[in-house]
Amino acid sequence: MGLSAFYKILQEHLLEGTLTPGSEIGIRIDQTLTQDATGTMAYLQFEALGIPKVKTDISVSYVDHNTLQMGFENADDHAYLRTMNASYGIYHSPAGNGICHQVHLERFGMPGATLLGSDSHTPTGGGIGMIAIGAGGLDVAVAMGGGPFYLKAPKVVNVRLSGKLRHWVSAKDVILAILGILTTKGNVGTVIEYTGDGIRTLSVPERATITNMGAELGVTTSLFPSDAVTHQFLAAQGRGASWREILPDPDAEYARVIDIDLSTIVPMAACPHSPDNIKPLSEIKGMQVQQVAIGSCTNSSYKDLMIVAEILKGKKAAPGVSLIVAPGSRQALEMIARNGALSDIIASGARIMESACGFCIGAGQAPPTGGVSLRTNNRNFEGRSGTASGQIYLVSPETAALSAIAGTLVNPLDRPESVYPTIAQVEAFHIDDSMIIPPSEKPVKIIRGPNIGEPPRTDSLPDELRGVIGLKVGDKITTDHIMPAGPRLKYRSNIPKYSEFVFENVDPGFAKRALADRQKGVFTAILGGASYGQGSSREHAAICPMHLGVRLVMAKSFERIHSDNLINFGIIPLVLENPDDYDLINAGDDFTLSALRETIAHADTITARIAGAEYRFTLAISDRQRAILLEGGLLNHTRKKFNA
Ligand code: MIC
Ligand code: SF4
Repeated sequence: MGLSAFYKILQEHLLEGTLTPGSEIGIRIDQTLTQDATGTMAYLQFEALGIPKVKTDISVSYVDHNTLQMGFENADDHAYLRTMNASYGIYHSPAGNGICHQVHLERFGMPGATLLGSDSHTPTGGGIGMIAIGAGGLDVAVAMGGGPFYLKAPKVVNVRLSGKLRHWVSAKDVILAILGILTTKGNVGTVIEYTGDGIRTLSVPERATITNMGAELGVTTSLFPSDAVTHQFLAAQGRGASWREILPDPDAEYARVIDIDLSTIVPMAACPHSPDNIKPLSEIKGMQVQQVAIGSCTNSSYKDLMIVAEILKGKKAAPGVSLIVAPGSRQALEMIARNGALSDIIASGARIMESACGFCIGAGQAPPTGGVSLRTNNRNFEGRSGTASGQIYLVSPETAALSAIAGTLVNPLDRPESVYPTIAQVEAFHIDDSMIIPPSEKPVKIIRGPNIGEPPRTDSLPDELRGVIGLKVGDKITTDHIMPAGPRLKYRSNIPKYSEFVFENVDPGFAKRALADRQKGVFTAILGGASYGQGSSREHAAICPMHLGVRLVMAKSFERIHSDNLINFGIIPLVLENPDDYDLINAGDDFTLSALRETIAHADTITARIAGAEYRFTLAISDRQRAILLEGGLLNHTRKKFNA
């Protein structure tokens, strides 16, 4: 049986385990990336490991999330990152240089390599033919130290693309269509590999739009083969030498095959408040729009911006529409500045934002109360925009630009084909790496302002755990529900402070209650529904609850990165053996888990006493993860391992 492209790369990086889907493997990581919001904690944890220099081929630290600097906190974080990175062999991309995934694709992405990033959209790199996986910061710290990255060998689903996209239909519509099919639930442990004649019609940035939003499917990652299109992109980035061909074997076997004819895709939107609430624009067009925001790691490449500029050329944003454009990288921004396209965007009345995450993470540009905002990014979770009642629709750059002019949601297919802007393939991107600061040869004094805390510590697991169910939540709880970003983002480096906002928008009293219980020696458990922990890789969604005394999360099912993060911080993720038990357990119930150390060490099922009744849970984790839980988290575990 032939191999998929994914398994070919995996095989070259295998350090531990066997390549049987479902079993745990350890792989070598060639490259890492971090962004500032997860990075400070990742680097504090790296320092705590006591390793003098990173052991990867290349590690890059990007500042793109917290760039607003309203107060000293973010600026302190940036100074810490810059000096820490210089000392430990890490490249540093400062604020304004662009969004990590976009810059990494342009300047570092390499077919056949492995990339681990402390951000859930790291799979953007799959567009260039690399295995790019998102993880918690501590996992990334361990990989920087030369440790393997552990994951369950995934099953590979093949999406076979044929045909060619129609004018006015874009890569964003392809991934929205796939979200409509596969949804955000039930794809844990899966990788998507794109093949078929249709992939030849998609450029690397378009492929990256598709792999980027694979994160919303909840898959481990997505991958395009590395072919002539990949070669052309790398050559145009002055990095042709990094190219190698990686194709699946002709007889590669896949767990499932999904056929999509690109010519049948129509423009779509992900409607409030989930990336899988997909509707064709033909059904929802015409509604009034208050805001249009173009940018983010999904859709702000040079080509995306050029299409937007061509559409806006000579036109104005409709009165009452706030049009926002945030180019994804300094390279893209400088190129549209040099060729004049930026002038067309400015003249349309657009507000030009820094090359950063910005509106996507709720750092500014919150829409008005109840306002409809069309956005080209990847997540529209309730409240993420900064306005609880905001109605966020995720769309393509084409749809966004046309709607900005009209003031209403436009279906691009209603525009004549003849006026579709065709953007020429770039033969040579503008290359200037002077803003990517290489590590220092000499030691550098690391600056630690008052916003830089200590990496959190945990105790080893007690043999008996008693406490209360502090909170019962429903299905699809995202890490944005658990740990809000936006105005709270600046506390990322200060765990006690950030912890005050755990579940802030779900149950404002939760954090205070849990902390008061912890001080009385009472632990807290959380009861969740299906797909608990969707969305971002932020390990703060585990660290901060841990700080409040949460040692147990019970749910119908968990998403991969969050479940790993829980274990990394000593919190036990228990899956309800009988999902109907969910209805019988309530917030406020007391719980007891006895003989816990023995159970965690060996058993696949656990019985808990909750409000006088017994309930059974499964714990489908690896032996390595059992050891981590027993030792009270990955930091303790790794230090022990590295010291040995
Ligand atoms: C996001 O899109 O939610 C983020 C902000 O990029 C997160 C990381 C974080 O919370 O710092 C992600 O996707 O992992
Ligand atoms: Fe930044 Fe948004 Fe991309 Fe997250 S999804 S990395 S916040 S642009």
